[in-house]
Amino acid sequence: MHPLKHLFFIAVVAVGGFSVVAPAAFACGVDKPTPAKTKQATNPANVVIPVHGMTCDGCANKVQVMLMKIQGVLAANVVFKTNHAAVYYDAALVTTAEIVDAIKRSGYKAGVPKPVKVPSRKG
Ligand SMILES: [Cu+2]
Repeated sequence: MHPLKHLFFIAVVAVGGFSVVAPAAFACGVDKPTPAKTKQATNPANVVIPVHGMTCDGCANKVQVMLMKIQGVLAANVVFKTNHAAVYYDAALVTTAEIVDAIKRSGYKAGVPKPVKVPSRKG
C-alpha cells in the first residue's frame, strides 16, 4: 500500500468513527452536529473536498451539518484547520457535484473533489 493511501485510509476511518465533535457553543452560532447515519451504502465512496473561506470551527461545523443533510451522505468530517471536508457517501444516491454544491450553499468555496478509495473490509 502506498504511504499516502494509508493516510487516506486513516482519514476514512476517522470519518466513519467520529460523529459528535464539540458540544460547546460555536462561534458562528450554527446547528448541533448531526449524528452519523448508519444506513448501508449500495455504492460506497469517499471524497475529500478542499473548503475555502472558513474562519473557525463553527464554519466547519456549519458545512458539516449542511453535508449531512444531503440524501446519500453517510458521514462528513469538515476540519477548519486543514480546510477540507472528508465525505463518505453512497455514489448510487449522490454525486460529488451535489456535495460541492452543498458546500457552496453553506457560504464557502469548494475546491476540486479528490476521490479516496474505499478500503475493503476483511476479517
Ligand atoms: Cu466561523
